[in-house]
Order: sequence, then C-alpha cells, then structure tokens
Amino acid sequence: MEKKVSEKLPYTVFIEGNIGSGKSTFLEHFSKFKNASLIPEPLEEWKNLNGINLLDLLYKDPQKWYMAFQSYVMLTQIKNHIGLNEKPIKLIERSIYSGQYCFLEQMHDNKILETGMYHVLQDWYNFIYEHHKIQCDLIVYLRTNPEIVYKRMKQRGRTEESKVTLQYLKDLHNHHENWLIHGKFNIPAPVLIIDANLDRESILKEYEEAEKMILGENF
Ligand code: DCP
Repeated sequence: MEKKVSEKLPYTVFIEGNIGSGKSTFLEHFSKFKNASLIPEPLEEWKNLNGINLLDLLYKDPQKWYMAFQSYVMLTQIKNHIGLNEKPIKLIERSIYSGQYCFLEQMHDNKILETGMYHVLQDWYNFIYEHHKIQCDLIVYLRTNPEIVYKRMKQRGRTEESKVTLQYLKDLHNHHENWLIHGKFNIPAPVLIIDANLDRESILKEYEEAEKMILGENF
C-alpha cells in the first residue's frame, strides 16, 4: 500500500466496522498525536434532534423511522466529511459509504425499507457523491466476529440498542465483508484490515501497524 501523509491534505482515514467493533477506541488511541484531528460519529446528534431521539425511534419502529434516521445520519456525516480541518490528518468514525453499502442495503434486503424509500436515499447519496469531493485516503476495517461484538454490545448496554439481535449483527457483518473484502461496492481507498476481535492489550500491536501507515515512520 502506498504511504501516508501525501501532498493532498488532509490525509483522511475512515474507520469502519460492525457495531461494537471498537471504532471509538481506535480513534481515542490517536488522541496523543497532535497532527491528527479526530472526528467521532455524531451519535449525540442522532440521539437528540431538538429533543427527539432518532436512534431510539429507529430501533422501536424501524419501518416508520429508518428513512428519517438514515437521511439525518447522511446529513451529519457529510458535514463531517467536507468540514474544514487545520491538521494534516483527519480520522473519521464511519462514513456515508457504510451508511449506503451496509446499513441501507441491509434494511432494504430485510424489507424494512420500502423500495421507493431506498431509491430516494440512493438518489440523495448519488447527488452528494457527485457534487462533493469526499477525501478518502485509507479505510481502516476493524474486522470482527458477530458473536464477539454482540457480547460487547450487550455489555456496553446502550439503551437504544437493547433490541439489536445477533442476527442483525451477522447480517451487518456480511455487508461489511461484501463491501470491504469482496468488493461488491465502490471501495474509495486502500483498506487496512485490523483483527478487532483481540482484547485491548493485544490489539495495541495492530494499532501500531495502523499508526505507521497513517502517520508515517518518521512521526
Ligand atoms: N447506525 C445506523 N446507521 C448508520 C450508522 C450507525 O443505524 N449509518 C446505528 C448503529 C448503532 C449506532 O448507530 O446502533 C452506532 O453504531 P456504530 O457502529 O456506528 O458505532 P458504535 O458506537 O457501535 O461503534 P464502536 O463500538 O465500534 O465504537
């Protein structure tokens, strides 16, 4: 894979992986590097849009709320993708790509999202994709077993996710695999795969590999 901090600044990395795969922990790891700006997922905005918890509504009544939820997710993500950045490296948790190629596909496959709604969201996505330059230099894929992330999700106990089943995580895993391993959809940058089944101590070595790629050996 080609390296690192190139002339095209900021060097932008998307962190992808199943629910509970450790994306936030990965991001936190980079907080010690002063030339990287870290952009966590705008989860709080999804949980409080003028007092409305869209994430909660999504899981309570997905047929009714998925369309509104996903279009808001896409809006908040695109703001982060095109937002100005003074540091030379930008690490972003998730992207509109996983929204489109993993979550949207899954909801459509499972018939939670009507085909008409699916096409509306696809058209929005295509419009955004064509009209905004979304810098993407590397995708870090935190690859996990669904059983492991299911356990982690249960342990973390995010109230909104209490209804998420192991089957949902298995399907979501397959969508990530179809996209990032089997190339079913557009992969906008090289993919660095990290074994994110490892526990916190053992995963540090894998993180170091990512550090080298992202920050360069001379950092
Ligand atoms: N979500 C969704 N559609 C998206 C992005 C996220 O439905 N396009 C949902 C799935 C989760 C919640 O939002 O219920 C947050 O999921 P993430 O996997 O993005 O974030 P985590 O907090 O689970 O990440 P990690 O545990 O890896 O740090």
